[in-house]
Amino acid sequence: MSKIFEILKKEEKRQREVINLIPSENFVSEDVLKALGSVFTNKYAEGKSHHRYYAGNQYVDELEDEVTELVYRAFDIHKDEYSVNVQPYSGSIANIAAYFGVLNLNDEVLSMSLEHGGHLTHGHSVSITGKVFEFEHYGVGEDGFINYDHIQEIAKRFQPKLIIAGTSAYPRNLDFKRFKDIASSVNALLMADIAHIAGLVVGGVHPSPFPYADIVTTTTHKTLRGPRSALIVSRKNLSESIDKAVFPGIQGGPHMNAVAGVGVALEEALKPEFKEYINQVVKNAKALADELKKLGFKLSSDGTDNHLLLIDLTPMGLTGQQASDKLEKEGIIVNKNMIPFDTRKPWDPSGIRLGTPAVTTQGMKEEDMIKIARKIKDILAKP
Ligand code: DSN
Repeated sequence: MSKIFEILKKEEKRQREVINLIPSENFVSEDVLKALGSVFTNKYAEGKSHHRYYAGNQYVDELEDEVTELVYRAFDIHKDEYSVNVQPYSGSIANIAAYFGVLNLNDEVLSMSLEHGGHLTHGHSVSITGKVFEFEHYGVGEDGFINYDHIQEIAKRFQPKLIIAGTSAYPRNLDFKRFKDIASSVNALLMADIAHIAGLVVGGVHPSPFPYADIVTTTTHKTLRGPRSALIVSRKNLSESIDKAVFPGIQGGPHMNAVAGVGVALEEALKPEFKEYINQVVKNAKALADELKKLGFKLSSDGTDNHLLLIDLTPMGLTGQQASDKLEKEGIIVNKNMIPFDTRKPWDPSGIRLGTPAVTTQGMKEEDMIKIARKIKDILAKP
């Protein structure tokens, strides 16, 4: 057997045997894998549908049109109001393209800080985004919840061109209407980065960013349960420059096999079973949070509304790295994460982030979450 396939088999076995609580990971269906491994990987298709640089794209066009249509249906939006770009390779590229589509270099942007649950591409100093635009950040209050009055104050002083409503480690619902009111009050555009919660939005268990956001970016491989790829949805007047920023601005030929996989995932997300699945994801996260609290763990914002939660390990005298290592030895995979107001650094922060999308795909329910919480407690309490 080829060495690569040997490695692949080992990874398959690892994924089967561990309890995966990384909130940004999931298990795709066999059909998504088939589409990803399909002959669409053989084709170059620079340009958008029906405007390609290469010949032979009639089925690629049909595919891109169909996936675009599925995005409209999944998010319940209309093509007269919004345009869709299904080509970004991944979430970071989608965000960078959105910025270059609507901003000039050094323009002001207001977003959540990484330390409080934002994302590197929301203007962290180590990301290209933080080097070419001028970011200022908002965060959460002492209670772990976003303080919208504070965002309003910063916006008034800072006068951003763009406000980002988006998180990668925030366990509570976002109030997109409130974000829009703040953005409108300073004539800023609103961008929602729903990478983590896209599946919750499609399944109706998190408020939708539509019709409030002017731009919505998302990855497709987290709660949406598709392949590693991304989408940009934007108001029609913004789409031409955003499309140009994706290609030729940043990318070359789109990965049409990934786009095919996204289409299959969206077909699946439009089925009633997906609603059940995503409801269970949220119920499982609550059950996990409740049991962890009963066992004495300190959770950021004292709980969760969505698919993830953050444990502050400071009271246990452990760091995120130590906890993640101890859990991995016993087959539980989590990721170390900063907690709001963390005094430690990202490489060895004070918390861990846990989520339920992957274990829910495997069929786990609330009673399993209770067992997992107790196992986590036992493992972390051991010297
Ligand atoms: N790496 C993703 C996450 O885990 O949230 C964000 O890009």
